[in-house]
Amino acid sequence: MKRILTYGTFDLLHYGHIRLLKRAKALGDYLIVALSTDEFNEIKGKKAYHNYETRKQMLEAIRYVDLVIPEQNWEQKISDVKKYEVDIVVMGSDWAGSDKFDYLQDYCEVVYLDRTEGVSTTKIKNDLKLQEPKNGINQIPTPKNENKNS
Ligand code: C2G
Repeated sequence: MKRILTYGTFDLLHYGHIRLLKRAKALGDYLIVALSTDEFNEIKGKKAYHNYETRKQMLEAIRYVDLVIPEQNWEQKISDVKKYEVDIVVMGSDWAGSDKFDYLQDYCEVVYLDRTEGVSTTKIKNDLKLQEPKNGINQIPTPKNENKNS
């Protein structure tokens, strides 16, 4: 059984994440996702919209994902690969050549899959901000006054 491992925050889950998970699973039989904890996100300088537990439940609902484990620091990857007997670590191409993953080639295969263009959690947040009404208040239409005589 070929075991795959990937890492990430997976906040505001989008089709770029799903495509990555789908292609990662297609490389083997069992996909483990090491999900960044809220504390680790602080270290990464990321503030996720959804907390760890919510992001974990969303990932566990995806058919390609077999197990979700916490990613708590940069240093855990070698022990993760050994503990879960990982054959391939898969990441998006934005991580290609980074010192955060290439060294794992001494312990398992490392595969970088093309990042999905045109979507990212940051883009989603920025696009939603742009759609807010100028006065910043969500206009809730007030019901028309039914009784014309009052
Ligand atoms: N991804 C992708 N296409 C996108 C956005 C993300 O293929 N449009 C991939 C990323 O390359 C990554 C995974 O989806 O492999 C998760 O992305 P993020 O949640 O942004 O993860 P990141 O912040 O890169 O965290 O230790 C490594 C870090 O935890 C990785």
